Amino acid sequence: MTLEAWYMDSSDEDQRLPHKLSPNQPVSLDELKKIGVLHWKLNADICENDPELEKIRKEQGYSFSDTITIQKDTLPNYEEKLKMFFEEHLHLDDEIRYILDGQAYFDVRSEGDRWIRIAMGKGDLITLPAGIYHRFTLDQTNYTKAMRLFVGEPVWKAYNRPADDFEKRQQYLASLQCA
Ligand code: KMT
Ligand code: NI
Repeated sequence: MTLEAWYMDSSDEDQRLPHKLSPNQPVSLDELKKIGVLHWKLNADICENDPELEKIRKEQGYSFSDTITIQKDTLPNYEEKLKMFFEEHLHLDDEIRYILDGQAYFDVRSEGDRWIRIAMGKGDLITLPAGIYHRFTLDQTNYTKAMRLFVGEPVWKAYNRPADDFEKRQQYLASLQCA
């Protein structure tokens, strides 16, 4: 199953718009893989008891999970959090998100430091590698429900760019050289 991704335009208009170039410049799953972004398509209707999800969790060691519903009336400090999520940042661990309902965009930096927008919908599970610069936004539907997975005890700490001195960042950059 495929996932739609594209290089973004540079307009400062509403972050919730698609921001496609014209003509569109799509990014393939293969290109995403080269920058360490992995994707699985699952059946979110059976997520409570899904052998495929269990298999991925076991293989990848995703022992922790919780769910977050991102919409105005259910998320405390909604505006503030959305603003934070859209600041360009990295983590020292992988960011693993499984969309259970609704949709949203994850933006990641390409090897050439351009923004790639990834359109995530129900059933999409994505892993962003530790050290990659990225950000998150809702789209114009203003609603998503996501499972957050983690290897071991979760650490949600984000480091806004510039965060190039971290070893994880340097390791990530080195991993691009061998891809
Ligand atoms: C992050 O760190 O970028 C996030 O947690 C994004 C929001 S979770 C769907
Ligand atoms: Ni993040």
